[in-house]
Amino acid sequence: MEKLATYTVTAALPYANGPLHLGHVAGVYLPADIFVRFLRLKGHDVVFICGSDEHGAAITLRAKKEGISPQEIVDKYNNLIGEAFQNFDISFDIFHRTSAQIHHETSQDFFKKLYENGKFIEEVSEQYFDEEFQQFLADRYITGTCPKCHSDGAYGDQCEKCGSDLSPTDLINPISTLSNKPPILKSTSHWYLPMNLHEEWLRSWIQDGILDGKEQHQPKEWRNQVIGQCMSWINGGLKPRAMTRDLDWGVKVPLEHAEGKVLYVWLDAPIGYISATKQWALDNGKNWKDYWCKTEAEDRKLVHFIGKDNIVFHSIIFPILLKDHGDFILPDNVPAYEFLNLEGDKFSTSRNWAVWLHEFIADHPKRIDELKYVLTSIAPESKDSEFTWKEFQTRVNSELADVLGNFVNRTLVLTQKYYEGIIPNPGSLSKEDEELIAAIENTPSKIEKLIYAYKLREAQAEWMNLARQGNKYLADQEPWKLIKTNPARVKTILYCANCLTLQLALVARPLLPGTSEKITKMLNVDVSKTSWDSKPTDILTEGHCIGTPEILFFKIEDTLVEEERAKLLKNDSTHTKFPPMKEAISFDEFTKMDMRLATIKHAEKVENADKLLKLTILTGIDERTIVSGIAAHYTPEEIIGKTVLVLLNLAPRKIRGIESQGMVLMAEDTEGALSFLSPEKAFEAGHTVR
Ligand code: B3M
Ligand code: ZN
Repeated sequence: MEKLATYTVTAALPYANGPLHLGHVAGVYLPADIFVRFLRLKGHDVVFICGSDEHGAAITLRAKKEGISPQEIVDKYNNLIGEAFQNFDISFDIFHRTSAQIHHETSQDFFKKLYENGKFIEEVSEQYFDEEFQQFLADRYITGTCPKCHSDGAYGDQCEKCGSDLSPTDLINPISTLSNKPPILKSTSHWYLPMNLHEEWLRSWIQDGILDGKEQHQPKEWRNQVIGQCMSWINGGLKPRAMTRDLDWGVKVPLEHAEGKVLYVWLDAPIGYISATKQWALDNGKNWKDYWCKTEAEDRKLVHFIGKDNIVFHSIIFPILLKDHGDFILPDNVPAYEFLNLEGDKFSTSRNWAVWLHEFIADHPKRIDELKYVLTSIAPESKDSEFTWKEFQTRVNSELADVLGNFVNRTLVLTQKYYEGIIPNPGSLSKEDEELIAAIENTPSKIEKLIYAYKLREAQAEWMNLARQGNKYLADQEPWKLIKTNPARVKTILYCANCLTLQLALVARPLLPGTSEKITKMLNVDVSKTSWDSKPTDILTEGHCIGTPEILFFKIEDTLVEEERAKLLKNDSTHTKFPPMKEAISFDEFTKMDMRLATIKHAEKVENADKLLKLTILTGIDERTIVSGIAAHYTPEEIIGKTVLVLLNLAPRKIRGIESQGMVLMAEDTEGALSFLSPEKAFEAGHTVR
């Protein structure tokens, strides 16, 4: 048999400068954990690496804000984050930290090797300097106006508004974040990575999957947004990038003439994956090189799970460094996630608009798998997505509880009731039974393909579909009725249902490990010796006796949703129950809208559409038809003759086959009730509104 690939899977090292929120979890740590748990079940040799990123301006600025030392900050948050991961059952092989000695040594050795091989260029340049604080101002130490999109508050390394990658000297009106004063220019020397020399191989590697003349991955196997971001960088022309900084917090530059200089945090942080692997290998009697170094003899794959703001660092800069070094494999894939939003707005640490992982765990310790399920269902794999407490409730109640929980409970309770817990032997199979058994057998291979392709949302949806199919099977077969008339048939039905229950548990192992364990315990099955490919029909052998059924999921009450929402709003003064303001428009854009008063001449229901009314309106200049979604709020009779506000020049569109020529403007409250906007004085139809 061909030897399976070895996997080194990394999850972005969170900055030890604050707690984790659900956005981080949905877009990095949970998918990485699912992927790794699956690989382990398939029998791959895997190491799963994470740790905290403890250098860079992110740390020192936070320390200044909290009024404690950088060391105190990183200790505090390394601890808080590490504990939250553990409680959320993320199965890292090691959660390390970049302040560790082994990391300082590893990144210094790495830097030295590149330095000695002439991979850097040393250059003296003029950089911004804060005279009051006697400090050079790199990255987040300096802000100003973005030269690309002209918004304020861009940082020395990046504009968060337009996503442009910047240098401090690009900023318009630069200001030091230390003294809030304009900086002066002062000369200093740094080591630069000449990224411009690497465009050619990066292009063919990222786009076509060709590395060193060989196919490394299939073209287009990487996510579109990853290829897109990388190619837009490369096509824009790569520039040399400084790999050192004038700072006193970080990994010291290991050269003699480098007093007061440290490695750039984006140089040392990804090397943190390597140093963490070294520490894990030391602790576990392994050889770290088996997971990082090139070899002809074995297929070794490196996979980085990250958020989209980290793409270029993992797909361009770190690969250049790894290649320049020479010993290392390059990433096989960089599954990057888009952003998760929260209740209609971006997560924001400064405004406390967030659901913090450690708080969720403290408040809802029994709902860990429920959160995993919902976060995977809405994971921002290809576009930004949104978490709302309402959706959390709906998915838990109508999917986990009503579908999965209901199916498993019925199956186990009936097996106990009719057969004292001993799974019956099946008789001959009907067409429906055969279909169900086929679905049971096909599901793992379907899900496997999806997980290998990093499509975890779809993988989980397949799993839930299997539960749905089981639920429907029981509802159709009605064993509780047949037990009186055809008890032999009931044996077959409950045999099939038990096999399906076990399959649901087996497949859930990567997705919802806690739930999987609960189900296998109720089924009295020991899964420790099984793999991804084990078959339920081989495990549930004759005479197998199940354990006691228990409720799998408890429904979420409305009060939980209300309390959680209230908590968010209480924290954040910029949010009320009303939606936030939309993006600004110009006066020109506003004047393009033709708004007028119009009178409703006639109104009638639209056939087969509960919500729609077909209105004939008089606009003063013509008579026209508008289809409006107000049928739940007004009867046709009560609105004939009313003068209302209409947007006249909205491009016509067909609604249920009727051309609607404009839109009646309505006020809508937070519960969705609608009200017309009628003139306060007796103005007639045709008058304009501005
Ligand atoms: N700490 C950035 C971030 O949290 C960074 C990731 C490092 S991965 C090597 O966005
Ligand atoms: Zn910008």
